[in-house]
Amino acid sequence: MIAKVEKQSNDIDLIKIDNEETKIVFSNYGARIVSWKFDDNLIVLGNVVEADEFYFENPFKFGATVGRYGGRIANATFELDGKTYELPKNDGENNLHGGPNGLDDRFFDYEIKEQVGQIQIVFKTQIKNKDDYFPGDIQLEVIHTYDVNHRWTIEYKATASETTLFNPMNHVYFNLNRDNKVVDNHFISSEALKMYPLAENNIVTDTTPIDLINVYESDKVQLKDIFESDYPEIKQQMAQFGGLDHPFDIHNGYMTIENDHFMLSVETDMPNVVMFTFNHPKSWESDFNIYKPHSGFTLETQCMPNDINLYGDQASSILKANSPFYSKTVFQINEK
Ligand code: G6D
Repeated sequence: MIAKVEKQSNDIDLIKIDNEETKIVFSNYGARIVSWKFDDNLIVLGNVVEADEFYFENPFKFGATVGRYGGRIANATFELDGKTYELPKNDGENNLHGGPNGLDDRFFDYEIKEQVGQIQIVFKTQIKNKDDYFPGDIQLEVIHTYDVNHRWTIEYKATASETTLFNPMNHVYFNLNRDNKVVDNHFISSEALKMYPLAENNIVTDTTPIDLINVYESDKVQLKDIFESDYPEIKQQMAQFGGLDHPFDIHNGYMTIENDHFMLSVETDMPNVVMFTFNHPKSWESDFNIYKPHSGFTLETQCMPNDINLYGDQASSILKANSPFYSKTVFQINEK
């Protein structure tokens, strides 16, 4: 395996890893994945010319590291250790994805480590309270590793100067179709597929999930059958949001997504996975925007969005001062 760096305009670096059958590209802008190809088949959404102004303008966070808090915080406010924090409202009344100065919009320092059978890129940055108005500063490493078995591993290592919230994730969109048709033909599968319904402001209020395995009497469900469901609660959610934008509980952090050609697995130590099926791309008026609803799907492995306002001091996203944070998510692609 070899890695090479291409310096683009706008201070963007592309780190290109070639594993013959598969090729993957990362960038220092947002510590993001820019491309992942199996032979000539692009399995993630990204810009064909890779990381030009497309990524600065793209409001959908393609492939970006998102944080310090992935997802929404209702009314852009929360209480922690008896103190109330007010955050920027960058999504209606809510704070979304760490606010306007989130991790997706910053340049990371990085180091490339060529190891036996794998290449590791260690991205580093510091999130300061004055950047995003969450308590404390966070020293963060985002480690992307790609190995000879076509496995992409993301690790987050962080320490905070004060007790704070930390809920990082990667906002990659997958599309396994060779012709890049919409992802309605993909199947999701896990031994648990529990989908939390959203209120109209995209916030979970009802912590009783819909058990898709019960509804479909199967642990393998086609996205099309969710989008077109007649099951009342699912039908109402699809009418409201145009597709999935929902947190899931899955079994032991493991699920697969497949079409007739590829099998993608995801394995994570984070408690939830948010699946977003890119429901309203037209909101981005740009020549770069070649996308239509359901052009891709995300697998945002993270804590439940808005967990601090749902679960208070039991929220999984609370990171104690000077206590090391570690999380790992692995994406594996295989041809059937
Ligand atoms: C929309 O509601 C969705 C989010 O879930 C997604 O992360 C964002 O677009 C990019 O706001």
